Amino acid sequence: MKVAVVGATGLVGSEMLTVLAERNFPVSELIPVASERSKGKEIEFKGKKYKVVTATEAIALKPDVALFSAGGSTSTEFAPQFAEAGITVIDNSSAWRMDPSKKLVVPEVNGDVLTADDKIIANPNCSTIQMVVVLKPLHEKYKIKRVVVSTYQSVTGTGVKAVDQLMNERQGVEGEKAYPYQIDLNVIPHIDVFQENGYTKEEMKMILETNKIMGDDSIKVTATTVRIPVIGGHSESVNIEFENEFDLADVRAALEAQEGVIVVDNPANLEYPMPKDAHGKDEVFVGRIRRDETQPKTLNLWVVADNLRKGAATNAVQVAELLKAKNLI
Ligand code: A2P
Ligand code: 11C
Repeated sequence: MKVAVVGATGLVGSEMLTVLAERNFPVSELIPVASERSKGKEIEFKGKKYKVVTATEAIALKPDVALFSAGGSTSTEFAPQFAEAGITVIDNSSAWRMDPSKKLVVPEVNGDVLTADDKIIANPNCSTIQMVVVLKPLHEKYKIKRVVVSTYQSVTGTGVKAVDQLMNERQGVEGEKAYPYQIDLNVIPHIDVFQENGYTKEEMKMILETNKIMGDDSIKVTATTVRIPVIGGHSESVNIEFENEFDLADVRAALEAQEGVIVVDNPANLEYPMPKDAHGKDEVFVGRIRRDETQPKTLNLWVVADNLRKGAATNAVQVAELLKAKNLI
């Protein structure tokens, strides 16, 4: 397969290259794409060097599939041009996620919605992906009424500039700022821009995308999203109220059986998921599984995943794998 990675020089784009190589996706030719600034730069993939091209040049090279992670405006401008040329686009930006004509896909949750007509497929927001993978088997078994989620998000979600800000602050070096405040030794309850209703865009993504991916608008979701000085992954405290009663051992068994989920939950041995351990892994880790004792049919969980992996690159590559398995690319 000829595979284009649009945004190949970026944080998520370079993770896409790593994941494509690691999972042995059948890449016969790689087309690394970035802005005009990076044109001609060499990118190494599986021991071979490839020259970076622009998006317009990439269309002429006719890849079978293009993984986009170059920001919303690049996706808005170029994804339709790729699709028009018959190239299937898997887009990691937020540009097409809530477009009713586009599918928003997490393979383990709603991979069955993909058809031959889907030429631009949206990859959800990182904090949404790791949550829905865990919600899915529980919704099937007990029917979810309401979810209350609070996040603890890695600076890698913002990009290289934010990682640099954290490292510079840690070393006492002046530099560019990605956040309005110091992030080292701090917590910032603000991710993406504020909306009129007082929520941030990141919070609204978690709410709206969850309903779309789960295919069920009756699930009520409320979110508080928070940036913390961590690299390696996003963590989430998730409180879930069900229609039906559950047994904790059955909840655990359902999570253990869920593809893409690893249960790490042994308080006696101080075992629970942490971003330090999730870093570089493709799975979603869940632990601290316990009843909310303040009301019936309600569960508390702690969910951790590498936001650049399952939250972005891995999910996009898994969508490509699924398209290939269904002979759609
Ligand atoms: P470049 O390195 O040339 O700026 P990040 O999210 O980590 O900041 O990365 C953004 C990625 O999107 C980079 O690879 C960047 O390339 C790429 N990019 C930005 N604008 C365009 C564009 N117009 N066409 C293709 N790639 C783009
Ligand atoms: C963050 N969730 O951690 C964001 C990054 O819509 O794909 C990803 C934004 C998106 O800051």
